Amino acid sequence: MAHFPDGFLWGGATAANQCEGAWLADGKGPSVEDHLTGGTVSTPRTFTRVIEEGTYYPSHEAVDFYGHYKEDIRLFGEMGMKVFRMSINWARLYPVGDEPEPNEAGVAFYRSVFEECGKWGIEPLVTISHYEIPWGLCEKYNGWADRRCVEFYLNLCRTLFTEYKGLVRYWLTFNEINILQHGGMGSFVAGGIMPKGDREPMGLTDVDDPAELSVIYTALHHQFLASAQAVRLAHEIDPENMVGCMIGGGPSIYPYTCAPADVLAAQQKLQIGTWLCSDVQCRGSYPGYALRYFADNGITVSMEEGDEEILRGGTVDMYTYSYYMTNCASADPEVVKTGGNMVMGIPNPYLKKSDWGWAIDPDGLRWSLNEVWDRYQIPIMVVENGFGAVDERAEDGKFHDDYRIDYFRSHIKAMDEALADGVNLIAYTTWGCIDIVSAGTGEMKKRYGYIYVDRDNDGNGDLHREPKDSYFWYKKVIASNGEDLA
Ligand code: BGP
Repeated sequence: MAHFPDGFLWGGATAANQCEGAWLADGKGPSVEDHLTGGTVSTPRTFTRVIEEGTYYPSHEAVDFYGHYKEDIRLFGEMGMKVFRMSINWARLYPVGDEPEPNEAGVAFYRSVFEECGKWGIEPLVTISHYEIPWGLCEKYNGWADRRCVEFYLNLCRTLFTEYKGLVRYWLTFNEINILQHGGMGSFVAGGIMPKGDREPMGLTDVDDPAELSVIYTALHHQFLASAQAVRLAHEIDPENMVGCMIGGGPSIYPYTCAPADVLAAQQKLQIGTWLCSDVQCRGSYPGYALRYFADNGITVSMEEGDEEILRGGTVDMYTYSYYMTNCASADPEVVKTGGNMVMGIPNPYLKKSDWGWAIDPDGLRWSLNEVWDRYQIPIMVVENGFGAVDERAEDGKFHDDYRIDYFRSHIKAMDEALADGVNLIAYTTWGCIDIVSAGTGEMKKRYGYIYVDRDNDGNGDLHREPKDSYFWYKKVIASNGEDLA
């Protein structure tokens, strides 16, 4: 007997820059993601300050959700999806980002998307900012390094909460807000902080320069202020609104060995890379270990009178996170590190990996859910979980993605165990319910969807959609509320 409560929100997730395309349609301005070229598992994406003629930028057309949203939402509805996570392309509503009034065509587009969801009984779960900061805010203000972005963001929120009142009640303030703590692609796409060069490869880097860290943590502080005020605004405009934080990876770091030094190393990596952001957003203040980290690393976070009160008054209603894998931490500098989904870590020798080197760890999901519940005791959503793979069409013309079904099955079983442990889990949106552009590598080849989209790494294809085996399997899981995982 499964433990998923009645009304459990089963669904799938996307991000505007990875699916919409139409990057300049109907008044939209460019976003930071529109300046990133395609890449592969072995060649990083490249940032170009100027959009280059003849260069391929995956977000420019993506999989044209902008032109296909009615068909896509119909496919989601026909599989019985209860919730659809998507994001707002900020520059579709505010082309530069600092305008006082929104672009009406952008407002109309998202209204139509939400009304389409409503026709199918699908709840939208809306990420307000998912790496889609308007390029204008990056160029004019250096993104979130400038405190004025708080007001620009709240102006966007006011528009969203007012225009879509009654259509949307689940909101996430910032996607994987903790990614901003990294340099390179992290601070660029999550913070709008302008890269130094005119053309440079983009990866996720760890920063150790105090001046650069001070800019990053001041930008993060501005996002904390924006998030807290967005929560209050959402409740004022519609008491039905539930607003969540969204943490990249959630607790997903183990000690590499049982050596106490490794246990401490894992705890400290979790504190700074995972708990810091959610402690501020769920508890309303900076924890002591964060203040020590700032002091020990010469980091100055520019705060103003009243900021602490703002943070205290805007804690979130729910904790949400992305979970793909776990990694390890070691105190031994010699131990080899490997990249993962925007999280640096050490591969766990006990776990199998995907083609992109991501560890497969369903038990880790049960463990992380218990860690989060023990810490915050507020409702939890897993809003990203999926298996990126090269899906090949079989002889019979179908996509038999059994490996993806296996991944989902084992992770749904883990969530069932966590629910039996008493965790208040209320939603699960698999990542990439439809094939979309990979954030890290810009590839289409790294497919996540239970719906195939005819598009390749170079932008070729007719964009037609067709369900894979996992589409029909997940439809059964939803219909049985998690009972039938066969
Ligand atoms: C997370 C992002 C998503 C998604 C996911 C998968 O960090 O929130 O946007 O992209 O990673 O990663 P990738 O697309 O690089 O395979």
